Amino acid sequence: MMRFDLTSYATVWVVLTVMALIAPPLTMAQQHPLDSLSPSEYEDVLAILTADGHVLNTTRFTLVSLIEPDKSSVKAFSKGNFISRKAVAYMKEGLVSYKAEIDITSKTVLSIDEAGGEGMVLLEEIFGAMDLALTSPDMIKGLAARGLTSDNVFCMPLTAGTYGNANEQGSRLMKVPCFVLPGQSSNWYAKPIEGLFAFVDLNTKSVLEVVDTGVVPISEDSWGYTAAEIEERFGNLRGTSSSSTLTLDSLTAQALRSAIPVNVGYSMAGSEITWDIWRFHYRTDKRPGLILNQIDVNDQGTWREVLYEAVLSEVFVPYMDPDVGWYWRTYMDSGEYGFGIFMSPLTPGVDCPKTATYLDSTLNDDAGMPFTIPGTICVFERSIGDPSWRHFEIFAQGPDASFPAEGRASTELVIRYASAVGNYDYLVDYIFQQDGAMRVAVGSTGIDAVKGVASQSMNNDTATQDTKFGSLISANLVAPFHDHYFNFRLDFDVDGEANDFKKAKLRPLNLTEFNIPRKSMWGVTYEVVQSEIEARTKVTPDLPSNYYFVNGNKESGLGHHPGYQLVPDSYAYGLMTLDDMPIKRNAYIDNQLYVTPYDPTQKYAGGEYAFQSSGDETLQTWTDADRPIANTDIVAYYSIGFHHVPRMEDWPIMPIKWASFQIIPFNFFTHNPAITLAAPVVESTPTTLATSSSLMAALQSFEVIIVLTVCFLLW
Ligand SMILES: [Cu+2]
Repeated sequence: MMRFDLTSYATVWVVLTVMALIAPPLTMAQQHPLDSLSPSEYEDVLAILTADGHVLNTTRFTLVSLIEPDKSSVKAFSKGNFISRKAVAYMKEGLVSYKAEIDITSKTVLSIDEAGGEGMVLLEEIFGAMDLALTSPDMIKGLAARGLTSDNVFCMPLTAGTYGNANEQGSRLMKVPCFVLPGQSSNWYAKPIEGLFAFVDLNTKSVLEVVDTGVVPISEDSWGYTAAEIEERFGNLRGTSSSSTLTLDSLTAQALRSAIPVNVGYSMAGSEITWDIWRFHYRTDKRPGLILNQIDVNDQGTWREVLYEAVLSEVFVPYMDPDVGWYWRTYMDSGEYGFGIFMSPLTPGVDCPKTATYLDSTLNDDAGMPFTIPGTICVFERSIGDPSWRHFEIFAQGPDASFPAEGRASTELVIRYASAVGNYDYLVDYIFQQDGAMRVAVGSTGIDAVKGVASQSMNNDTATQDTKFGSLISANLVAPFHDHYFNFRLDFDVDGEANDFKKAKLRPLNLTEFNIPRKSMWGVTYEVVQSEIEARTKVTPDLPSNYYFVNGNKESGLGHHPGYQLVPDSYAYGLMTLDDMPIKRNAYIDNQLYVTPYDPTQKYAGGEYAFQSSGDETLQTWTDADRPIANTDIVAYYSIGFHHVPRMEDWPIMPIKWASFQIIPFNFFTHNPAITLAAPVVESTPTTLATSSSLMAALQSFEVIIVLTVCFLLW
């Protein structure tokens, strides 16, 4: 198999970009102030900074993002208006990082200052560190001790974290373990070279140290996962495969898919998607990937605001193995690497339905130039085979006719992207429902990070020690325990900006004043949360609560105030402490829910600068200010995730595991909004009972039930 180096990587993307360019344009000219930066706008940013003398040949761009205009001007925007376009560029020149703000419209650099931290890892740094590790004589020596040479291996640079060491200042540190090249296998991670890694400074392009803790046996099974490899291992595959191999050809075909399929219920105008009672705007960014804005819901002809923004704020994956080669593996996958830059093309028929609409994403490359990844976002409707609602009326059944259940089939709209950050793949879904609810789900799949061990079985003498901090999932491979946390930023503007964060606390009632035989019941106490510290919420089933974002200035019906409830389908406790550096840097996992006043400069729960962050600027530290949040424009941050104790079934590819949360309308509509869904086409009239002996039998049962029920009611 070809060595995966920077040149081949770049070649693939250049080809894909060319293919994308010959496809019809997927988005029209600038139509909305929150549209993604266009290819020409990325070029403008570079040209404006160059003309102003800020760009050398050696200048690198860790991130170029749209600066969102003020909320008020975005909301006041209508077609034909123009709001000037601005961008922020995080740049690196030599050892120094800069942050520049650029007005693209007036072609001016608004500001350029030394950055307050390290920008995201560059692609060339990742590929450079791979090669750098293999230039070290100590690494060559370590490989030789294992019977390997640099030609047999590839290395995977990983962010090193920070632990308050002096060498962390002014450097950009990665630790670089290596793997035996997969040869004919598709699995690049099945043969870790355990006990050996390089410690690299990206700034000085030097290897600081090679750590070799001793030779560990290397797995002999390369366990690939392509259809051909699995067929060779297990014989015939199950079912009829509709999948396609992810080749350049299929990616190209995907890039050329531009038209919205016919007969779908959604429409797209520029970057605004409208479906059923929903409409929203989307854009892409190198850091979080997809950003949704202005999520509105239609109530009997009137568009009402729900969320101004929904975006993945940070991803945190800390490992739980104290081994010197593992303890530092505490990745911030979005802030350090970028969920956007690692978005991968979606395969029709596998990642999304074949009939989905596939959209491209244009981001910045290391040189600040536009770079298009084709088919990274899919939009599709799905009928999930479930009812949205139904009722079978037992009292309506009679001797002459039976009445089937009344119900409506449920259909959803999904907008999805997939990021492959190293060995793991994550799908991020925003799912819109016809009942006014919206679900956000992250699916984790891909390949477990594995550690080479001597044990081939749990029956080996070495197994107890080898599996102290992980699970033996294949011979010679332990997958260490770890967590996956996904933090979402949810800017609620329910019927306007001034919202309250309101809790309904479900607590035991004192029943002593009631002369009834019941000994326990629960009641609800409502409370409007006043400030940020009070709003920090640990979701726990022991103290059940509901969480609402309510506009106390508006009435929806029956004197209620309109709200949306955040329903935590998934949550995971930290089990770790804030004096632990990786946790301090990701302190937002200490609680599942935080609420802050809106501040356009506060976007990422792990801080603006995640790579080598100190933990001094996070959602946790912002909320230490304890700002008031009542009747204010507020933003919620919610963490979903799971503790991962790996299992054999995770190998060679992990079955997708979903974590999710929902927002559901709460006293927002005056009725179930799905009640107005069209009825299904009735294919037959109600069956006359006289023609059906089975229904006659059923009726007799109903009569018994009816009689019993009436007796019960009279009693
Ligand atoms: Cu995992």
